[in-house]
Amino acid sequence: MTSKPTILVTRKLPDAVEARLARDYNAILNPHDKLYTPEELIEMSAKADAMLPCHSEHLTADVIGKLSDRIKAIANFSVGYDHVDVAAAKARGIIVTNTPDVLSDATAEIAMLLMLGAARRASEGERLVRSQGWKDWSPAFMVGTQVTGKRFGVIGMGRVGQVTAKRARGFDMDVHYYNRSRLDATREAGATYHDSVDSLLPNADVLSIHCPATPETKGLVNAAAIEKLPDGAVIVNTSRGAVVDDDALIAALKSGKVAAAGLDVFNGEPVDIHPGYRDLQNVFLLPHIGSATRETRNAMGFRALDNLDAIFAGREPGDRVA
Ligand code: 8YV
Repeated sequence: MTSKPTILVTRKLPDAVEARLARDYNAILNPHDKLYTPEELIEMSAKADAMLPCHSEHLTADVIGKLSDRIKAIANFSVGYDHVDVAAAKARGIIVTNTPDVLSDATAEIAMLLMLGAARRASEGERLVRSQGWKDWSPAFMVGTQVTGKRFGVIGMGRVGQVTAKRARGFDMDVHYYNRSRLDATREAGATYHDSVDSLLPNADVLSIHCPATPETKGLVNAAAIEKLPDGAVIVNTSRGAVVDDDALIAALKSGKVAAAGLDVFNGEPVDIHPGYRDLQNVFLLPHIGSATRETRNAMGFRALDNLDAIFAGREPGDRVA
């Protein structure tokens, strides 16, 4: 009998996922959910045949270059893989996979929460009630932006973008989108395609960001882009902070050009986000919890394990990205 492969699991995963890991592999688990340093990851890689990391592990070219030769695969517990230098992994013959599809519903839920929370001033109102600052009511009190029937602009109409657009249609929103390629009619579902971000922006009363963080999308939502939005637009980001130029967004939130923003992801997250966001009333801020539901976290873990099962059975994994 051949021995089971050893998997270095970098974070605490759901019980059901860890049970399957323990059944099918020699799993190096992280019961206390310690955030490993790059040095620790490199050291532990000597004992493992594959890694199962999250986006909290920054697998730079330097780190990947120093991983043990034993490591055959990096099976991410995430759909985004901007935390992994895929070119470096490829150069070392390390297979990289992600977990698409299974977190689209959960992330779309958070996008709707952010849209409504931002547009309807939920953080501000919540703070007022909690702090006993709510003293009066008047017709002018806490008036926000109505989203029903407005234009919902999507940057990046992949799996999450498509589900989010579907949910936005529940608010009778008219969906516009930019994507590198136009979707077929079924997936487009009546949405208006724009072949450039510049064309999309004037049509986005709500701009929802769903593209991955790549060198091409870094700072895509900058001052020039924001200027092209309708006055009083709402910006929602459930993708990656890197797509947004924080200084530009904060300036637009202060001037009122952007009425409000709902953000689940940030440059420098978790501890080093732009301090300017903390003082603004017209932002609705969440700590990167787009996929944080019990159902989805299990599904992400199982999907990562499906990929590892394929790799160690000598098959092509379903979600190979490098
Ligand atoms: C995950 C995410 O929670 O999957 C992604 O890309 O951004 C999140 O929803 C996280 O990345 C887990 O590693």
